[in-house]
Amino acid sequence: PLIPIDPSKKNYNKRITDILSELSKTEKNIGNPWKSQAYSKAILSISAYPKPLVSGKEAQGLPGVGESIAKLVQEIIETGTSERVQNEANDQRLQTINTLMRVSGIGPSAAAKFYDELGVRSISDLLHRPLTRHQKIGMKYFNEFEKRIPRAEMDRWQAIIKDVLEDIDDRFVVTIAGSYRRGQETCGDIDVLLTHPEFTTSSSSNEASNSNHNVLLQLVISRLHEKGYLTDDISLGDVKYMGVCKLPDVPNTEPHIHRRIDIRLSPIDMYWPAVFHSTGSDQFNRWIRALAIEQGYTLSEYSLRTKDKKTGAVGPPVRISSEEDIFRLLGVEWRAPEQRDW
Ligand code: DCP
Ligand code: MG
Ligand code: MN
Repeated sequence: PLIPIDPSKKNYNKRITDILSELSKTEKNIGNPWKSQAYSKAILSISAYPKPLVSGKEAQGLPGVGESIAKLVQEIIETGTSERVQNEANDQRLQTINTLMRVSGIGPSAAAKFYDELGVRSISDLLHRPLTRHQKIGMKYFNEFEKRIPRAEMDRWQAIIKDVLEDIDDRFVVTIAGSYRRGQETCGDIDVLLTHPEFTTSSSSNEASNSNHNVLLQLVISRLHEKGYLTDDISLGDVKYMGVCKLPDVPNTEPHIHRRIDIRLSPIDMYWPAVFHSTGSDQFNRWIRALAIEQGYTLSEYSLRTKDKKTGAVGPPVRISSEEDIFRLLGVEWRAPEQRDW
């Protein structure tokens, strides 16, 4: 198979994959997604390799490892680093682009544009440039958004959100996904996934049979506002909210920190693919999607469908009523979210 079916939990070649990750990130940031993905593919197979590599040759021929990456691996084994990484560390443009991307709402292409077209050389330069709503909020809370959220606070948010939903309609189903669900001790943001049994794909495409699914999310958001939990809205659509939340402050104690929160409402038939996707990690998703292709499927945040490897013909979404269904159909042993934290 092209992709190792069961990567071992232990990565015997972390030094190598860390450097390759650096290079992959760089390619993504400077607008070469294909090159970035080429590195990612090599990272997958090298991190699954069952022992420390002793030469580039040994790596060559692993899935995604061709001659040029094998050379790089050899260089890392010999010198402990790579000239490419060293050069990047001295690249002003690249370093500035990486810094700008620390602002919520600034991705690789916006950062490059700020640098190349608007002469931005520092975070503070951004104050005098045209910013989107999201970017303005990212600047406003720049320091707060860089602080990780302790697990105890995540637990509180989970309880709060469950309460608010129960109050509106006890049939809501909610999952806090992302790094929280993978069991991490601290999280970067709060990733909330909602569904409701009456919100189905057919109800959403048939206006007559359903009149109010499109207000479900709005209802949740206004309730969270009323209760004082939300401080800023980045965007609110029918099925997706991005915003900022904060726990209520208690007199004579440290004020709480503003947090990024994403809330998504999925039709119930798309819920488990959405939960699966948002649970991650990124790297795990890349692995399982590559594996899905090999098994004759295509997996997205919306659905699992058959996809013919030869013709590319895609079938209708397969019925999925749990994460277990996804693992089973792909022929992969069940992995709890904590075991997807790579
Ligand atoms: N995701 C993905 N590909 C992306 C972005 C996200 O597959 N380019 C998926 C996997 C992530 C999940 O969405 O785990 C949530 O995205 P986050 O950026 O919130 O990442 P995490 O929750 O994993 O980490 P953090 O603690 O930094 O929020
Ligand atoms: Mg997250
Ligand atoms: Mn998120």
